[in-house]
Amino acid sequence: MNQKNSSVLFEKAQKFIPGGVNSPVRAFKAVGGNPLFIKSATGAYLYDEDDNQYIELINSWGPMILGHAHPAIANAVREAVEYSLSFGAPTAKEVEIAELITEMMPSVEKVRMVNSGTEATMSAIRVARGFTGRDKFIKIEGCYHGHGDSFLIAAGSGAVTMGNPDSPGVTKGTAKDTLLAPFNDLQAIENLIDANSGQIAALILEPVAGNMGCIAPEKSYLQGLRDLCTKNGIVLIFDEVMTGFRLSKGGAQEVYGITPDMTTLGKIIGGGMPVGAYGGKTEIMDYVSPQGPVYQAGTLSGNPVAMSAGLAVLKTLNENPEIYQNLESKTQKLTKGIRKNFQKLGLNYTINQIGSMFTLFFTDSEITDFETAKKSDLELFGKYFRAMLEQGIYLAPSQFETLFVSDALSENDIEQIISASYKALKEIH
Ligand code: HOZ
Repeated sequence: MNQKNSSVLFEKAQKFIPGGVNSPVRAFKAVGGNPLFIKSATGAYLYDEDDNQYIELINSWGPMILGHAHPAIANAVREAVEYSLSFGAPTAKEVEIAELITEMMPSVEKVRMVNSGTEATMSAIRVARGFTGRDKFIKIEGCYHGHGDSFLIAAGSGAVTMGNPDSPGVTKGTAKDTLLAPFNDLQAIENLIDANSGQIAALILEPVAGNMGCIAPEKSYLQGLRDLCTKNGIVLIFDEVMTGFRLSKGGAQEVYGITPDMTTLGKIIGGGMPVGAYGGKTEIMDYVSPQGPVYQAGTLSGNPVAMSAGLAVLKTLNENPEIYQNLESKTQKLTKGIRKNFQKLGLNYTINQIGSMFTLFFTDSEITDFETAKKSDLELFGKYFRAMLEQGIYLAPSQFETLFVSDALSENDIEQIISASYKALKEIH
């Protein structure tokens, strides 16, 4: 495949941008080769600067649940742009999206819009600390909550992909307030609570992990966390930046029937624009300035163009709940087809799937936490990634990410991915 224009751009980009990219995983460092520079996208297809077409399973790392350039979203943005790009003052759209979010995800009684998932999680922890008057919080190994200092400890996603799950630049003073426990391990949480009695403000996790690959919570894990947090006055925060409005209208918390105290959001709620949000119980959210003493602000927060895009997606999902069944059945068809490939080739790899999120791990071990995720053969993953790309299938360039299916993916696309996957698996073994 000719990817010359992308190569030339990457060469130039490295002169002006660290590593040539504005977010590390995009550089393809973990999988080899040069990153593709994308010119446009429509539906389930990406087009690079050399006009190659790819069927894609990243969907901007989650937001494009309806596919690219969806008419309802494109029209909403076009319309909003005509009224100016930013006011730095309240708008009717902010009220409308806040109302819709609280309706679709009832644990969120009040919500504050910010500009990214990173801002959302940083702010949520600050509010939980202000609310409880405690300093420490529990983070789950391999979960990723953006690049705020206190989260870059045993972090998944790009941090582990680049080999820096504990980033330099995070002070010891900051790190000492982040307590760590493995995913799916209730006993470890109990031990931390016992050892730090009365000092833990919050427990934050991705209820379905997506940043060490896709890993579902074991039965009763989330309920166990809920009970422990309630008993010990700890604010339970679900980071639903990935899973919110993706796994169901009400996110992972609806799927598992667990009510967190706070939730962080992003990705889908901006329809592809830069957006994040955090929300939760009124008594907690009323600690946020100007209602309460915990400060958090932003010039572009609640930006009218981003609100318009987000509203268009959320309304479409809210009014067409069958989208979730369609997404699930498309994703199941896809993973079933790939598992059949394993059978035909005598392979025994692991696929974790929930709703429209899935990850193929190159190991026969069950993947239940960060340690087991790290058992995957990263070299094989890289080879598979490149063999798929060569056939026009664009996967996340890291083993420690989840793949996202969009509603735009057709039956024919699914067949194409399955058959490309067969060829790729055969080629690399
Ligand atoms: N950390 C993001 C996904 N978990 C990747 C962001 C990007 O490179 O665009």
